Amino acid sequence: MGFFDKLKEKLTKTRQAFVEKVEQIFTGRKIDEAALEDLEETLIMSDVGTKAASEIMSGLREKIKKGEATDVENVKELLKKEMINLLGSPVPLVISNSKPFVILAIGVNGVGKTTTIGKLASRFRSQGLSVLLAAGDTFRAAAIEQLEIWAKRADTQFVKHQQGSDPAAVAFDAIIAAKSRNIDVVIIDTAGRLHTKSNLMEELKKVKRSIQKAMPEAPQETLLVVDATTGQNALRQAEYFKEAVDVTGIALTKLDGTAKGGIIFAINRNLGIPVKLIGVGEGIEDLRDFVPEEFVEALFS
Ligand SMILES: Nc1nc2c(ncn2[C@@H]2O[C@H](COP(=O)(O)OP(=O)(O)O)[C@@H](O)[C@H]2O)c(=O)[nH]1
Ligand SMILES: [Mg+2]
Repeated sequence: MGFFDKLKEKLTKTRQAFVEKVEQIFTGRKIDEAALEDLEETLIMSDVGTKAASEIMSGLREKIKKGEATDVENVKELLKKEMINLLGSPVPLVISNSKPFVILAIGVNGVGKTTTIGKLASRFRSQGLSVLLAAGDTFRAAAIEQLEIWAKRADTQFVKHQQGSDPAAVAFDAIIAAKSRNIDVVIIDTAGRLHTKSNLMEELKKVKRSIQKAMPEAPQETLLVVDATTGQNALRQAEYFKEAVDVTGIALTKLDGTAKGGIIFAINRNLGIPVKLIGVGEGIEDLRDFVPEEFVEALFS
């Protein structure tokens, strides 16, 4: 199966919840205001969010007024264009030549941080870069082991401390080690499970300060991982993290097997932080650059 077909397959549930509904709304029906209102409701129900939905609809209404849509296929085509427009140009995660390039991965427990780190590490390795993973989620021994397994699988270096130790110290040591070993990329895992949100944010700030002690220009990327299956909750989490740390990119995971893929529009429209990566499965290859046109095409085709 080709790259695009695989993406299509992974997005099946979102397509069913959304594009198939659009077809139902417009098939054998006049394209009038009532139909457009049904469409807007479908957009909102698919987690696209009110803001993004109303922007998509206003663009669409204009074109329909001009008589550009006469049947369901036209409407779909116009809708597709509006959606691609709204998402804007792709913003890939680019490794600059400041060395080591430090990526700090943050996000609440269970969203897929460690898995995303493993997939990313494997991608960088296949590009010929050397990688060091840092076990900054020191809460549970299992979390450290999980990252270590990914490090082995992706053939990277690995820095850990004991369970319960200070994550800021792990991050610091990892960067110092990477500098002395001339490593290209460091990816730092973190915990997402402190008792209160403010504790978690304080800890992340401390980790960041510690990273900057080891390397003032780091982290060059602060990647917030959010889980698409949580829908609007993902958006709220992102808003919270954004206030506490400088998030430079989002990885949206678990787009496979959820009907809530529309959340990507709300995240893109409401946060001002680019979605750089999408997760579409648990395997090592199931991480992709987020390319709006490709994503929307896969939804509609
Ligand atoms: N289906 C699917 N599962 C994922 C994806 N990313 C992560 N997971 C799964 O989500 C669960 C939690 O992932 P983990 O990386 O441990 O989350 P963390 O607590 O944020 O580090 C694991 O079972 C992963 O295999 C994805 O893109 N798709
Ligand atoms: Mg983890």
